[in-house]
Amino acid sequence: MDLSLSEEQEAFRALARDFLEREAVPHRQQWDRDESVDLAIIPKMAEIGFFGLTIPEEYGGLGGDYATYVLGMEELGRADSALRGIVSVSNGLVGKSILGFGTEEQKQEWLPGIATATKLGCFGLTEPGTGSDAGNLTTRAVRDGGDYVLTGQKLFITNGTWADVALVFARTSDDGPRGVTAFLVPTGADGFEAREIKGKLGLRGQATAELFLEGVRVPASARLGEEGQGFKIAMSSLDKGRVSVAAGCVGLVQACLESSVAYARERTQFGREIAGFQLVQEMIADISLDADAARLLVWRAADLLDRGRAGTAEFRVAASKAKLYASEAAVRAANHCIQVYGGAGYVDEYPAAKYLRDARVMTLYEGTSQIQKLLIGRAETGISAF
Ligand code: COS
Repeated sequence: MDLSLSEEQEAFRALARDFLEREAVPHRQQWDRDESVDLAIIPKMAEIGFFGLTIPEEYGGLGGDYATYVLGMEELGRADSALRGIVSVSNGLVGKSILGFGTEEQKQEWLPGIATATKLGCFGLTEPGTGSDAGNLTTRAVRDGGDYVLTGQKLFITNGTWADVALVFARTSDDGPRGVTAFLVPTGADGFEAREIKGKLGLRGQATAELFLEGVRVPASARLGEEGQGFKIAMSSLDKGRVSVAAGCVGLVQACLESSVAYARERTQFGREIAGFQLVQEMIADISLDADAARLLVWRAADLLDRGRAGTAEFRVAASKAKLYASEAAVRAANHCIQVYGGAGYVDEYPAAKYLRDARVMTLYEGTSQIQKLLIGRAETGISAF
């Protein structure tokens, strides 16, 4: 076992960190207040290669392994979780689904744009009535000659108002999860509307939308995979997506650690720096331990992907464990960070409050902590408790 990084991986991490320290960290507070990142950051991120990681060079990507991908997601999470979400959804949930399940034409049509961020993708699974119970979604796709006509609503869709293509999961038959089919829907199609959801607690820099599909007509060539294969496509995308979320959470924990240490060294009380108090060091030790533990779970999951184990029960449960642990760790770390900052942690002049607001959604989306526990429990016992 060798947990050291290759020269290329170290170089990418250094490049990513340097870029984000210059281009993201100084602006994240303003983006958070504006409820939108400056979209000019997206082509700059594409130049670094964030959107093309793990997409093969023949489709305009950088290629690269998952170990490098999670390093990139960690750096994004350390700088600004809102940016990490934009990349994870477009490159990860959408790009990798097209790569894994698309026809050659679909790959040629969408991947070069996604890999260079001239096109963004969004992932349309969640609906007002179905979050955890994704297999019961109600958006319909009805076959009409050579087309499908889609009608329904999607909720909490990252990139929704910015995306060029929506990966929409819709019901083609009433057979529960087996009746779900995936479609690549251009967001400019007639009958497609995205409305931004404002007022989020965190991740305010990224667009989150409600999608409305009113008789959206797409050709059969827009279907991703076979009829009835959609739920499996969604689940296998989410397995990888959970690793991406977890990697972003590692970055958040790391940011909380660095920020807590810096502030504790600077702030004095009772005539000495607060970093010298045992109870402050206890919080810093807890964050440091969580950063390492979460990172190791993420690296294990990435390593399984790099060894071609996607789709195995071993990988799925490793992804759930990484996501569960890292997301809960991010909330713990951000809470500690605020505690170290004291009153200063409660105002947005310092980053601690944003860390907590951004961390809080991590235990909810791409499968709640409860769903991850049920998946791990099912893997251990062989009994489905859903
Ligand atoms: N990869 C591939 N296929 C999978 C899979 C996976 N990870 N998980 C399940 N499947 C397949 C199953 O093998 C089964 O196939 P068959 O019909 O051929 O037997 C089918 O999908 C249905 O699986 P299952 O019975 O486990 O479905 P459930 O309805 O019990 O749902 C949970 C399982 C709850 C785990 C799933 O709905 C889930 O992950 N929910 C959370 C959704 C989520 O993360 N939403 C966030 C969206 S992004 S913000």
